[in-house]
Amino acid sequence: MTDTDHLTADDAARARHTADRFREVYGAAPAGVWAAPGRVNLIGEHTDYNDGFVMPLALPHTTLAAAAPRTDGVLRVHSGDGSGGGQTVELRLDALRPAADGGWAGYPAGVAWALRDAGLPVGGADLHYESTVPVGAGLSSSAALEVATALALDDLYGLGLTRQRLAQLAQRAENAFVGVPCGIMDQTAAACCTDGHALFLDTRDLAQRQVPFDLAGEGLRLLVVDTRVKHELGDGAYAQRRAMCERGARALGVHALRDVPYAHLPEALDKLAATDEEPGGGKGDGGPGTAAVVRHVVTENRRVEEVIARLDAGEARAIGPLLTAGHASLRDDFRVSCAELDLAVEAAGAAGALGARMTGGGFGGSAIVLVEETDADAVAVRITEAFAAAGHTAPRIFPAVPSAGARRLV
Ligand code: GAF
Repeated sequence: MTDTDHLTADDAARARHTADRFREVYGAAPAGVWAAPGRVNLIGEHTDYNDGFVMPLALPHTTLAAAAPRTDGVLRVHSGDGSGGGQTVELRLDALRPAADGGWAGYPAGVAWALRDAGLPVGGADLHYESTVPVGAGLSSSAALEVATALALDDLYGLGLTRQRLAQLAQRAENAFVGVPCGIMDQTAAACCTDGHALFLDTRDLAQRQVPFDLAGEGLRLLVVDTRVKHELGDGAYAQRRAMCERGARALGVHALRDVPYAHLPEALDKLAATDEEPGGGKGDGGPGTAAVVRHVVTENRRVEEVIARLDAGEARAIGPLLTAGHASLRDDFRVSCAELDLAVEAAGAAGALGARMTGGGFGGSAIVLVEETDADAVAVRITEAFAAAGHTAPRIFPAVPSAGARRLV
């Protein structure tokens, strides 16, 4: 294997392991090993499909892809976590069709399909994956898988894609091939985040800014609380929220909810109250009304701008209340939280955290908690105790260290 001196000991060991497993599965050495991370979103939830603002950061948890090119137009994928029963999935590139229910293999197959559909000269490949990104925890394991695949194919076939283009093609794979109508945040986070920063992304023009987020230097810690409630984006509720946002934009006569300025929110809500089929919000099925959905998106975009202003002013502690306000909006207006996420946020607050919120799509998954470093252990214990008292499965709690985006390891 090529030189690993430039890698951390952990990355070097995992790259070696992934290459070794590739050799066992395919009987030859890979051409390289690529990595892409999971993410948490600091603020800006359900804004990316409304042309709004988001602010994710990459986790140290990564999906590794060991890969080698093939000359026969065949794609073979194999996962080390036992997905697909540990079987190698073999597909012909020219036979790939969107929305074929390919299970986990649909993600890498979708990426190959999206690259080829964009006219890029991508041939066959053998791929083996090893991942430390928790699956179903709302930490973007799918985007990590897609972006690791896209970066590997980009290098193997000398495509020269920019990181943002790579993210867009990975999103296309998920939207058009797998059939999940996600926005652009997760793939961009996996492709473009950098060590020690949160990524401010304007999802309308895709302008990016790396915002320094030196938690350790400030004596702070950001905890991830994985509630162990499986979050599933494909279950329809995500698509339903997205459709409601589009309906709200249409009712207000704007291209996207991004176009409703915060200062004009009261008028927008008045207009919706006059036209909404269910004024006052609250549909029979427990879902939100249009006005509530609009209020969430408009106030959430505003919270992203305020978080950036506070970080730019060197006031990292002061973002705490904005995180907690974001949670209330997702819980009460957008209605994508659940009992476990609410409990994590509530217990964190009661234990003295600076702020907390659910992160990602919701309906399960993870919360993030901003705490003084010195309080972190005690807050984690209090959250765990609250889960036990409520009879919930014990959460998995670990620090979110702002880490690097996708990269070639060897
Ligand atoms: C999921 C989606 F994949 C993202 O695009 C985003 O919409 C997020 O939910 C909610 O902010 O992670």
